[in-house]
Amino acid sequence: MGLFDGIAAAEPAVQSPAPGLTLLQGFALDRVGPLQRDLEAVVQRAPFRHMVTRGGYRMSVAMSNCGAQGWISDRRGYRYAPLDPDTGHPWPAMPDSFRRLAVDAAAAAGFPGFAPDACLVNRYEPGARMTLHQDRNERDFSQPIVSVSLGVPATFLFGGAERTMKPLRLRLVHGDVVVWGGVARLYFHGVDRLRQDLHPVFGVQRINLTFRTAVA
Ligand code: MD6
Ligand code: FE
Repeated sequence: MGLFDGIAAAEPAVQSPAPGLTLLQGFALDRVGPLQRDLEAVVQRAPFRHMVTRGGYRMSVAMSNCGAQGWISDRRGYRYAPLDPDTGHPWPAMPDSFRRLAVDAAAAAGFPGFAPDACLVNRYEPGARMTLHQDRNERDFSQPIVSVSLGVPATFLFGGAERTMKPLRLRLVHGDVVVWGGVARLYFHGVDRLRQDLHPVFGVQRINLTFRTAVA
């Protein structure tokens, strides 16, 4: 019996905290180098910005997009758009490193053939949060969503079909990938206020890449 026998098995790398939700712990870890390099190129062409809600509130999370479609919000509401409203240009193409990670993660969670056309890039600085919401601007709810966490850890809030249901709290750390679909596809969810923290590679921020099939 070795010193560490029985310890490694305590926390499996693949968890399903709720039906329709798969947490692939550390799934992106060995791909962070290319992801970071490609992320820098994306946000150089489509800089992070704080969008406003229909009600006129500035979102605390800064956003960018890559892929054929980008998620935007303004006084007219939420929607997908092929052009970056800040530059008038198409969103940067989805880097292969991003697409491959999303497709591989979806397959590992039981969704082979995922074909994302949109990648929303969220940047959380200390104090930023995302209030409970549903992802319902996509056309085909049979397609999953793949969500990649990089940088400072965050607490993901996973509720239910009604906004009033008390959410589960799930800690997401650097390299974790969440795949979300099936019965949970329209469940309310959010991200708790980011705590002041420092990540050795990404600094004082959390980056989240959220892949969807928006239009296809
Ligand atoms: C975030 N994510 O993790 C925000 N939505 O920063 C989301 O809103 C989200 O992670 C649907 C599915 C997975 C997600
Ligand atoms: Fe969401």
